[in-house]
Amino acid sequence: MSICRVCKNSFKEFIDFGMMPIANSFKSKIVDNEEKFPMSVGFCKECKIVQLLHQPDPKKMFHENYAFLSSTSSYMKEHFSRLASQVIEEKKLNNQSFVVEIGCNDGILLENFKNKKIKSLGIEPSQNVAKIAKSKGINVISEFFNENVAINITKEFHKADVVLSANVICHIPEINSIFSGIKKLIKNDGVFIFEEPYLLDIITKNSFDQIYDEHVFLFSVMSVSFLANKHDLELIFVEHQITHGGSMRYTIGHKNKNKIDQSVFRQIDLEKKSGLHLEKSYLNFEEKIKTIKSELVNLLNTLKSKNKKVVGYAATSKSTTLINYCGITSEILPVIYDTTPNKYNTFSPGANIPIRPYSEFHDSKPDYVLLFAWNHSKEIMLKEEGFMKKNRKWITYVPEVRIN
Ligand code: DWN
Ligand code: SAH
Ligand code: ZN
Repeated sequence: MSICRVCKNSFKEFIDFGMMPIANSFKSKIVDNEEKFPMSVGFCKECKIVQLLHQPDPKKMFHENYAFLSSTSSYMKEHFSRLASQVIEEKKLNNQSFVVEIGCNDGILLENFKNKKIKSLGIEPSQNVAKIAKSKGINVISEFFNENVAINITKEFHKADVVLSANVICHIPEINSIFSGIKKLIKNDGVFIFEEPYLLDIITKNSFDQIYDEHVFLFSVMSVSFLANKHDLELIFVEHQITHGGSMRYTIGHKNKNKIDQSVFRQIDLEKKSGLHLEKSYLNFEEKIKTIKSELVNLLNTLKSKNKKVVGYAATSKSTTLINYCGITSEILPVIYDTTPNKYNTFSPGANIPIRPYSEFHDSKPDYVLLFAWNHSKEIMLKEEGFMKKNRKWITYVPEVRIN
C-alpha cells in the first residue's frame, strides 16, 4: 500500500513495470551501473487519480542537460500559437496583463505572448532549455515551481491574469503545493489553464508508454476537479485536444467566481460510463498492456529471424518505457534516428541502443520502422510518405500492434 499524493488515502498498484531507467537519460557512453527506479502505477479510489508509486528525485530528471526540446515538432508550435491567440482573445489580454507559464521549456508558448508585447514569465528548472527561452528574449526563472515560488512571484511582480502550463503539472509530485500556489498566484478573475495527456485516451488507446518517471500523475477530469475543490478553486471548463495522443485542457478559477461549463459535467459522465472510477478498469488495462508487449516482442523476433532490418524513429521519453518493458535490445533494434542534436550519438536509457542523427535515416534503408513518436504520426507520416513508399513499412503499437 502507498499513500496518495493528493488525498493521503492508501492505494495499491495495478501494474508493475519493473526497474526502469530515467526516461530522458540519453548517455554519451555506456555505463555499468545506470540508475534505475521501481516503476509501478496505482489508482486511488478516493480522489480517482492514477499515479506512480515511486518517482526519482526531480533534480535527477530536470537539470542543466534536459534532453527534450519542445520546438522539435512543427505541429506543437502551431498548437501553442493557437492556444496563445485563444487566451489573448478570451481574457482580453493587453500590455497591462501578466501571464505566467509553469515549465516553459524552450519558450514555444511564451514567444507568442512576447511577440504581442504581453508581459510574461516562465518558470523552468531545466537550465539548458530555460537558456534557449531566454535567448528568445523571454523572462525566465530557473526554478521548480511550487507554493513558495508562487508567493515570490506575487511579491516581485504581481498576481497573474493567466497561469498556463502544458505537459508539466503531471510531472510534479508536490501537487498540493502547486495548487495552493495557483490559488495565491491568480488574480480574482484570473485563470489557470493547463493541458496534460488524458487518462481516458491512455486507457482506450492502451498508450501505456505515457507512463514513465516524469509522468507521476495521469489526470482525468474527475481527479482534477477533486484537486481544484481541495484548494478552494473550481474546474470551470474542459476541452479535449489531439496533441500527445489525446490530451485534456483544464481551465480553473477561484471558487464561485465563474459559471461551471457543461463540458465539465459531460466529461465526468463520460469518464464514469467508461469506468475510470472503478478499479477493475485498471486491471483490464494491465491485461491489454501485457498483450501489446507479447505481440510486439513476437513480431520483432519474427522479423529478426527473417533478417529484416528494423530501425527506430524518434528517441522519445515514451520509448524508454516501451523498450525496457518489452526487453528490446540493440540486436533487435540496432539504431534509433532522432532530430534533436543533443540526443545525437548517445545511447538510449537502459537498453543502450545507439541514437543517430535523423539526417542518416534515409540512407539506412530499413525494411521496417518502429514509430516511437506515434503521437506525431500525422506530421511524420506526411514527411516520410515518399520514403516509406519504397517498400518499407511502419510498425506502430498504439492502440495495438500493427504493420502499416
Ligand atoms: O510530457 C512530455 C512531452 C511534452 O514531451 C515530456 N515529459 C517529455 C516529452 O515527451 P516525449 O519525449 O515522448 O515527446 P515527443 O514530442 O513525443 O517526442 C519528441 C522526440 O521525437 C524528440 O526527441 C524529437 C523526436 N522527433 C523526431 O525525431 N522527428 C519528433 C518529431 C516530430 C519528428 O518528426
Ligand atoms: N511545456 C512544454 C514542456 C513539457 S516537458 C511542452 O509542452 O512542450 C516538461 C517540462 O516541465 C520540462 O521542461 C521540465 O523542466 C519542466 N518541469 C518539471 N518540473 C517542473 C516544476 N516543478 N516547475 C516548472 N517546470 C517543471
Ligand atoms: Zn487520492
